[in-house]
Amino acid sequence: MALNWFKKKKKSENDEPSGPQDSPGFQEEDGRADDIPEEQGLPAGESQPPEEPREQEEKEQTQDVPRQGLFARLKRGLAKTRKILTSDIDDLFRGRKYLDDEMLEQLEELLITSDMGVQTTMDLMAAVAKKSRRIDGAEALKQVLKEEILKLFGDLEPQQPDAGTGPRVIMVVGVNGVGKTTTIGKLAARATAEGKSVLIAAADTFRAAATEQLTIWAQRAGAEIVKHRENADPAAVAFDSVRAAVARGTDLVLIDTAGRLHTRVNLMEELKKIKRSVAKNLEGAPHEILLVLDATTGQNALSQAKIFNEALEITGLALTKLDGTAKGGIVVSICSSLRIPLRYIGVGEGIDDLQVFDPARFVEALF
Ligand SMILES: Nc1nc2c(ncn2[C@@H]2O[C@H](COP(=O)(O)OP(=O)(O)OP(=O)(O)O)[C@@H](O)[C@H]2O)c(=O)[nH]1
Ligand SMILES: [Mg+2]
Repeated sequence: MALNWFKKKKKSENDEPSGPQDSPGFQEEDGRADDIPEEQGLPAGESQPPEEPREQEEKEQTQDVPRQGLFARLKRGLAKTRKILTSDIDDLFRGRKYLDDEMLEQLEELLITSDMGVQTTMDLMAAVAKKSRRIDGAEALKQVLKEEILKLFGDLEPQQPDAGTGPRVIMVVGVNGVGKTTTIGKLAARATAEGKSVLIAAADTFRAAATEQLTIWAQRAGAEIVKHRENADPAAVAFDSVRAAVARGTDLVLIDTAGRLHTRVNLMEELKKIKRSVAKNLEGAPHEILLVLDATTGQNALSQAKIFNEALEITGLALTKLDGTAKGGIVVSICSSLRIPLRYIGVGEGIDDLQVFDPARFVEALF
């Protein structure tokens, strides 16, 4: 099998790290909040909306969105990655019917380009080579890839832990800018649409704009919000939120946290403190520690997951911005190399652009 490309890739990785993707994953004082206007972090519609205003779509949020609508949005979101995996695979077979060595090498490159990761790509290539006699054209190859990717997703545990009695508490963590606040807004909207009561805790107290942004999302979603003053102790906000939710009989608490402090160690210590303060109020809480990862950072997301998991024992992942990247293969890479279930994927900035990760639907949308 043609693994020359992989050797070349390894060499070039060692030679020159390519920008933020290869950084350790933590942008400490990188100036995101300082250099970029505060509105940048606001939900779509508050700054420069990427598309037409989504009034119609926003109306849908409170209704049961039909499966076809979800699938169409997922396909739209995955368009860039799908291009690699479909038209580029079609191109491979132009004028040829069966896979030869050169085509295998090109296929390997396509899989790496879509950010499946080296190990996953090698596993997929081995499977394709085994079944190469069966592969008599682009469609047959796509079918084999679908089957093999589904196998890699195979033993994922889709169920979320039960909260038992009392509110279910989800603490949302991740480095700055990955989409934590947006994901919370979307999760809150999903829950209120299902008739659940939701309380959002503004435990990112380090920027006034963070709380403002969260307040807008809470209003859109019809959720309550608990906030303190800027620079208040985040753990105290989380503590008060859970106490209020227990007293009010709220169904769901979503805790927003900061993605950047002065040092990496401090961020982790701060997050651990929030986790402990939540547990003090409600046994078993937080029921979920959801790590948000940005798909556009590619393989870097994997190293972030490892670091957060060591500190906090992450129970679930949300992968955002799949619509902004051709590297949707990162989903396969994450699912096959991490032991943490991928719960949600973000395929746009709109309130209804967060989907429960469904492997079969995802694979269908990818090809
Ligand atoms: N295209 C796209 N953009 C997204 C998605 N999720 C979030 N974003 C955008 O990513 C940007 C950052 O999102 P935030 O929710 O502010 O990220 P954050 O992790 O809370 O950032 P900090 O609070 O600064 O740590 C915003 O412009 C969002 O609209 C997604 O699934 N697709
Ligand atoms: Mg935020």
